[in-house]
Amino acid sequence: MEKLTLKQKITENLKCNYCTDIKNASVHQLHDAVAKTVMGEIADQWQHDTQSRDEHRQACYLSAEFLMGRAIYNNLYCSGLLSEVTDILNEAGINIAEFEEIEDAALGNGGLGRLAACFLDSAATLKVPLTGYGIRYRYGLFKQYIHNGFQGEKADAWIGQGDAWSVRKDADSVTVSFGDSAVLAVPYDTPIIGYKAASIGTLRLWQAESAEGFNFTEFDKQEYEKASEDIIESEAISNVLYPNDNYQKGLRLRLKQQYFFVSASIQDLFRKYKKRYGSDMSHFAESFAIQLNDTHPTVAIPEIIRILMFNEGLTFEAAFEIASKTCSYTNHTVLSEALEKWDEKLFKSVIPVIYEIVKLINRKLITFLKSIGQNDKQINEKLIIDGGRIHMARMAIFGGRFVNGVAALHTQILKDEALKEWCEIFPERFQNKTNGITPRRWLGLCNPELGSLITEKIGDGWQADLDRLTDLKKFVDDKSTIARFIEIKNTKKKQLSDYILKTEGVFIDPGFVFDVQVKRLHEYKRQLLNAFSIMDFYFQIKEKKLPDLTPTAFIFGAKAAPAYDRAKGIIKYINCVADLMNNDPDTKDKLKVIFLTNYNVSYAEKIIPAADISEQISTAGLEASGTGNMKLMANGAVTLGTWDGANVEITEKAGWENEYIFGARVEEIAKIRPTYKPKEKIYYTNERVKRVVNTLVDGTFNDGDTGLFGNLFNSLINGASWHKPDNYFLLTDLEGYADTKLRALYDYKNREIFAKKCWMNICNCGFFSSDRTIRQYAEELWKL
Ligand code: 26W
Repeated sequence: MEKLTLKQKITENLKCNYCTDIKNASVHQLHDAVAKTVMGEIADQWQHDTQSRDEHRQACYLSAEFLMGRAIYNNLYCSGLLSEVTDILNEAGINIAEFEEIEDAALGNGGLGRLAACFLDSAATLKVPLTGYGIRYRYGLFKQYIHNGFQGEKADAWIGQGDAWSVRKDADSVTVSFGDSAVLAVPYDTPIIGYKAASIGTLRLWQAESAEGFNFTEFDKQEYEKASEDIIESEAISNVLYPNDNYQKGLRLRLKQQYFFVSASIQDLFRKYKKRYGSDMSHFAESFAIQLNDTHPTVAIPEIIRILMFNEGLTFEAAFEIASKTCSYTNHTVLSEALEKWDEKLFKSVIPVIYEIVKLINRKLITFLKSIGQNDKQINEKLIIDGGRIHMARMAIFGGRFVNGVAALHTQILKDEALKEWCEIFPERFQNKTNGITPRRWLGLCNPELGSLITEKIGDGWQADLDRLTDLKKFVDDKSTIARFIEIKNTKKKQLSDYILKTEGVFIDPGFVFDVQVKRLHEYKRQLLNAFSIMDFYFQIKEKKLPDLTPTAFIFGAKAAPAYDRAKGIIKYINCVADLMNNDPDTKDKLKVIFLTNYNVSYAEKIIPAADISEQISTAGLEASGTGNMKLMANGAVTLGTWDGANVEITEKAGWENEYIFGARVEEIAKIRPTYKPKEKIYYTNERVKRVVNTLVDGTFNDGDTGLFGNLFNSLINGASWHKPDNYFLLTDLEGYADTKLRALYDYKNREIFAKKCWMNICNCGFFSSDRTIRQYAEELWKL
């Protein structure tokens, strides 16, 4: 579009909607006008692409979370309007960065939700017919603040002054019935603009509203509370995203949320289907491939069966056959506390009809297992309804077509351990689909400086064909190219440093190494191990043992689930370490520690391009994949990590010499676990480890009498009623980790050699494009 036309359209929008002009509009009004202009531009294509998707086999991504982040820059970038709009605003004296006031759409917790967002982007870019289905939460993931070093939470009212990127589609509303009530599900559609608008996909999010509306009978009786009771109860369903990442609590409202969005989405598919085929159900399984993003949407299987049986008159057997050809399940974790098991009574009371169908599925499972000669023990360990609980993963495997893990190592663990008994009976169902990230947001958009250098060296087009980055390898020995890369890294570090100073009030010297650990806070991700290693450096500096330590900034960003006390204790501990380190005259010129406030997608876009070292230090076997590791790789950081998740494939692609791998591997951990005695074997015998661990309890730090540090100490040294001591093996890995980190920091002294390692990471990140991942889903799972 011509810049002039674009400006006219924005002006027109401001006039019609706000009775103002570019110079006088508020940031929100401007944002809204730009968004509406883009929406207007893409409207025809969006409609066309939506229609043509409905005429062919298509895939649906059912997910309780979509962590979209900020839409405006991405949508302008992908529709090719970013520089024009930047200019138009500039001419009016406005910096496009002011749009940073607009909230992120944080309808997700972490990896699983962000993966869903990257997948939609890739599908739209590749013209893969994929629709996302989820919940339009009124409150997304909480906003974090830090008070006295402790995390506090505030509500994230992201819709605030409007949601410019969505369209409410009242005509497609459906009713979702629970045991005791019914609610209206109203869809809001958001366009997913592929790169260069190759195609435009849809994210359809359901909002819960009262089916009955305001009750005037009660109102007439002056029962004012009762009059709006149904409204309040119904709206509660899509009110808030549960902030638990990797921890399942059997809450009634959470189950209602799951059935709510799944039932609405499945009804939507039947509406589309019937438009095409009428009441002949024989083409359903060939019309749709449904991907279940973890077990959260597994009720899709009994829901399809319910509709086929009760609305379309099919037998259970015929309905099961269709459902099980349509749905596939992606597993994102092996942590047992994250695996969904619903209390049977709760399940039955919330969705009694679905419960009856689950019983039928369970009975069919038993019949099947008997038919292939399994004994009672083998049958019992696979029951969907077992000991008063409903096992969602078991239902997803038995009632679905494929099961996939999200990195090679993770899939191997599923096959050999976590789901071994299932893999033995259905080996053909198990597949690996290593995760990926969209190179548009995570390279082109967040790091235009590096993007320009890449384009200058290998030409344009890599944004939608990331494997082409291997062409950069020939520049690894070209001094001037590597110098340019270093210059760009310094620029990104300076930008981040400025931003941190502005928002956190802390100065980070851009000349320091930027060592970054950004991800949700969880014990298995071992942010505490990172903090311990910094304390180890502290003690060594005090003993004058590290005279030439490269000055390093340790940058943390993480949210802890509000009820996860240990995770909150770790945040407080990191902040204590920061206070100590940043104020001690012996260390403050060498070590800087900062815990960033409210880490989210937009913050990630600033941090990741500035990182030198990517911390990926989970206990081996526990991080299914990781995706932050891929984003950091693509922006030229080396991985300091364990042999876990996608770190394995990252190292294999980038080369051993370009990463820093340490620690016990999955097999070693399995070997030491049964007789692991960290107190006797490590803590008592290893002074270096002991003095660091002791800082939790020896008065070095003060947790404000919360007992949080004592609890952390006990969990490491004594264990608790529900777990053995140090069940994430921090003490096992601490020395190897600290020494490997020192080696990396030492290597950084030769900036050029270090930059070559970074460069090789960029060259080899092509495999981790979510375009590759989506192509594999489309071909190998969805058969599109
Ligand atoms: C029911 C509570 C709950 C909520 C979220 C349980 C489990 C989850 C997710 C499975 C947690 C999650 O986000 N897992 C992450 O998924 C990413 C995408 O595949 C992986 O890269 C991460 O390794 C994995 O932790």
